[in-house]
Amino acid sequence: MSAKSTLNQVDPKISEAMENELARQRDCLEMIPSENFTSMNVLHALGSVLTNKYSEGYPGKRYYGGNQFIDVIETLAIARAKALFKVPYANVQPYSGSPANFAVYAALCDRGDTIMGLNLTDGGHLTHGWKTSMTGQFFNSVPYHVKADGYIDVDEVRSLAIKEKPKLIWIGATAYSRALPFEEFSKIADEVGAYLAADISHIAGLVAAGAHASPAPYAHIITTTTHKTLRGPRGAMIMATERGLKKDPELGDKLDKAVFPGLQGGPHDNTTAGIAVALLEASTPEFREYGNQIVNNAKALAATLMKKGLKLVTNGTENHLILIDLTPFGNGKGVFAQEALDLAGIVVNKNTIPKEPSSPFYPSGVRLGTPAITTRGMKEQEMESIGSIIADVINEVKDYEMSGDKEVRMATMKKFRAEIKSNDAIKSARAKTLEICAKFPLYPGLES
Ligand code: DSN
Repeated sequence: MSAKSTLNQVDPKISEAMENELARQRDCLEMIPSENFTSMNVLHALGSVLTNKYSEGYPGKRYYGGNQFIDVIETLAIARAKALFKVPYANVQPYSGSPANFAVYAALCDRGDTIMGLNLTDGGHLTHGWKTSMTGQFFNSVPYHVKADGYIDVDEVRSLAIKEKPKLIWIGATAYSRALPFEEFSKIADEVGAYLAADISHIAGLVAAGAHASPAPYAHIITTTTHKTLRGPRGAMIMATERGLKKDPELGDKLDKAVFPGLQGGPHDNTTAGIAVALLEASTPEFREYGNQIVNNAKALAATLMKKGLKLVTNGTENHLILIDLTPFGNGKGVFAQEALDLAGIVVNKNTIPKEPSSPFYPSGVRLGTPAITTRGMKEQEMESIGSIIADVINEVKDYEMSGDKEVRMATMKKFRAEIKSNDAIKSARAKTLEICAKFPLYPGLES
């Protein structure tokens, strides 16, 4: 990034891959709902000399010398997190979302304790107790689900909680397009004496912008990644609310100890600085506008997709995310849609849908969202164009059949990949996405 860098001479292979990645980001519509583009100032903090420092411990209590400036940075990041999310405690050291969630378990639960979270294929996260995550193996995980209409089944949550008496209940999702019912969950948690942890990784930027309700009045703990709608660097934070500290005055200490020395070593100080910068940016009026535009764009996109005949889980969205249900065309077709959209310059991910009839690797849905393209400045008008392009591309792939038999599947994928590359409708879609991208320049002046 620096003008004095000699990376392109010293390590041309890495340098070239980095340049190619920048070009890909510039020339594609990035619609994976958990991705975004940080500001140049966040990139500056990340690519700085702060990466050279070790600072195990917390501000004023470090195990290494030379931390006077790191203390300034971490103290500012904590203060900004507390002010932005209106909480009395924050830890900004978790390396990412999964370690942040593990720290919550480490602080509050013993092995074998009962925990509850939204089932993975209903839109939940691995670390909320899914069977292949350690959280589903170390703890007695009792998943809850969404109803036939795609909304969280709050009645099921309540009856399961009363029956199973969980120590910890998670509310949060990775593929859920509706507002999270924090207040209802809070009542259930209180009724059974559980801790309520809100994982707002996907919606943190919307919460900061006032475009989604805040869990602060309802949850005991809030975890979030910092790189999704919040638009910071890859990292995470754990916060305790007033309610949390009232339930357990030692909650902050327990969480601090769980992060370090419980689970991690030295914090990534360049990331901490990036988080501090992102939190400052997220407290501006421009960010409020940005967060609200993400939702307006998602609604406009959802309306176009439905008008074009596509089925959406919950029939729409009220956040940043849309989940297309491709089962009207058959099961397991998400991979065809993802690969064809990729060729058309629209980056999304195949995703399970509630009651997935196929498998997580060959799922029947596509997940997409508007945080990154909204950062580029796109608005409702572009959403209509993009929605039409997406519908056209899906139309080209909807008749490919996904087989349960491995040999047949491999042959189908081979034929599909050969045909889709020379498909004229996909080529025309690609021309249109390039045109849209050119109107919304990304990182002007940056070289890699
Ligand atoms: N990988 C994240 C997402 O895409 O939502 C969840 O960890």
